[in-house]
Amino acid sequence: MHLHSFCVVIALATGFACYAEEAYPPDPAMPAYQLPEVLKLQSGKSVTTPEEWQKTRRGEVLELFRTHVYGRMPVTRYEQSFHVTHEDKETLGGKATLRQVEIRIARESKSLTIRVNLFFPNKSDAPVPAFVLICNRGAENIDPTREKKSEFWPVEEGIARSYAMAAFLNADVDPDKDDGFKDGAHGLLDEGERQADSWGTIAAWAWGASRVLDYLQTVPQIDAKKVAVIGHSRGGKTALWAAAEDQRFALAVSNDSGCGGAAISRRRFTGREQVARITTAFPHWFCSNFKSYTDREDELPIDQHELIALIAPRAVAVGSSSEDRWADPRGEYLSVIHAASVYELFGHKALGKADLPAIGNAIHGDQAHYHLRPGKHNLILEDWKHYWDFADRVFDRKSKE
Ligand code: GTR
Repeated sequence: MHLHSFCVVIALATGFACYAEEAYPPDPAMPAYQLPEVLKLQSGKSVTTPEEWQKTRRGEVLELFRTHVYGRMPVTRYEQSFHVTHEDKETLGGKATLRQVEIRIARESKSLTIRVNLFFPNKSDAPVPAFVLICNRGAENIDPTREKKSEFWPVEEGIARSYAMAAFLNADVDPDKDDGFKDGAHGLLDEGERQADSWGTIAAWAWGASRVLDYLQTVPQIDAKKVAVIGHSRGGKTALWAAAEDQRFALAVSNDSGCGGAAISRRRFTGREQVARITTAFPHWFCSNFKSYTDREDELPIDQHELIALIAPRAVAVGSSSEDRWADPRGEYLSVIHAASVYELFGHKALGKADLPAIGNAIHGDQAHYHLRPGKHNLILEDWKHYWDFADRVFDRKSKE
């Protein structure tokens, strides 16, 4: 019997759909691969305690990602200041405050401004958790006037669930173009010749997300210990790297992040984005070392499950779209699965024993979430609802919906 009809029969007989399997048939041409062991030190010794992870292995893995994938940020000093440019305490029918803030970052004669749109609920007994969206889709998707409403940033729904909603444009931090690292955060902070491990644009955007968190830490209405960083696609890659670099983020949300994000790099099959293509189409996103792994992904000293592990024991949510073969939904799911051993070190139930859920379903551990939304590559309200539901659990709060 053909796999397809077999699945349909099973689905009818058991009530369990296996659409997920159907949607991502194993590509016969996909070479078998072996993942690097997340809990093995470079010395060959195994890590068996949370302390060993935090003190030794975590640092090793972080350095490997800096060296081979995202690059290392410079240590240049800069001045940072916050300026409220507009505030409306009675927005969304009196339910929320809108505050627009400029984060100005200056070094020598140069400067950079990250504009933040922030809404927080007016009625709350205690400081609220916040979501910071790294917006890679232009200003119309994060409209502070709310004349244009986009599911990419569903402020009204977030406020109704008692979350603060912040957003900034990735282009404010670093324009998304291959200009030889002249503008944005690179133009501001880089010194000397670029090296093979100098930071790329994803690392710059991640740095920008941390600057927004610097501001949120000053807002009494926000619980800065409960801040999530969220991004879609290139923004999703950025959200994961931001939380890896900055342990102040309590939750990282990767939506359809694909290659260089949650998807395992070693899964080389036709129809998904691979190192060759991403480093050619977007040469500025990663450090230049990453390109050298073109068609030799198996030689990477790390893989993306270890990026998820860098977020442990903090919370991580990964969402995929069923029609997004380019991002490799199964590869995104597997990186959460293969990070489970690190969560377990900390006594957390990850997704270790789960199966890829059927389309439309979600699976949870206590600090990890995965869902497979029907449809195309996008961040929509349905995804956000999954993330808020998970955040409600992680942040130990009842939904006020
Ligand atoms: C695509 C790219 C993906 C993803 C996407 C996006 O062109 O190949 O890696 O980042 O753009 O950001 O929408």
